[in-house]
Amino acid sequence: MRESDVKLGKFISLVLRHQPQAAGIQLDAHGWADVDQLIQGVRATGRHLDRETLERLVRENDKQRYTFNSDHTKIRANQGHSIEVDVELKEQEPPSLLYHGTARRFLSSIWQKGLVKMTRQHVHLSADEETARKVGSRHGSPVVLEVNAGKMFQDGFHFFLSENGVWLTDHVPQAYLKLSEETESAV
Ligand code: HQG
Repeated sequence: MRESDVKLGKFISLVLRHQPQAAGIQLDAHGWADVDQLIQGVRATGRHLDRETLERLVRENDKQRYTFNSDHTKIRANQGHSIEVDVELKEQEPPSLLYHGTARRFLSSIWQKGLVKMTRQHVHLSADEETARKVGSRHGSPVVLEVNAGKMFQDGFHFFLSENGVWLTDHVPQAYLKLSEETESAV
């Protein structure tokens, strides 16, 4: 992906998940932005954006973070919001194990409070350990936690799968967490 696309992508992610006002726009209750307004708003910040570029950014996005509606007049982020929107996530039974990557320095707090959503709308979990490790490394020296999602589900916790394959839940109590074997053997 082009360097300019990466920068633009980060700004669009900020607008569609956290601060629509950064482009002078609003999202509707389901997180949708009007595509024309988004393009105008991004341009008004001095950045270059046209429809073709936006289509390319969405298509080539490494994590498929965004979705257009059927006629491409609206766009939204699939997950990761800090503002309150209802992206109509599908509730689903999770696989028996899910993973969460975090930084080693957060572990003592996580052992006390479990995984909490901090500024986002959900706790984010991955179906594979590799992805979790990458997510964790964004915060520092990464560690991977194994989440006993099967047991959580049996115990009545709700899980959602975003359009781009991220597992989401509200809170993971400490009792359902353990260090992944890979992490443990590396300690
Ligand atoms: C940590 C990226 C202390 C948590 C990724 C994480 C993901 C605690 C940080 C998505 C804690 C929050 C989300 C506790 C949780 N005490 N720290 N009790 N409970 N934490 O960025 O999961 O590239 O909000 O472990 O791929 O890192 O943006 O969440 O380290 O799917 O599309 O608090 O962001 O997606 O950090 O990442 P974040 P995250 P995108």
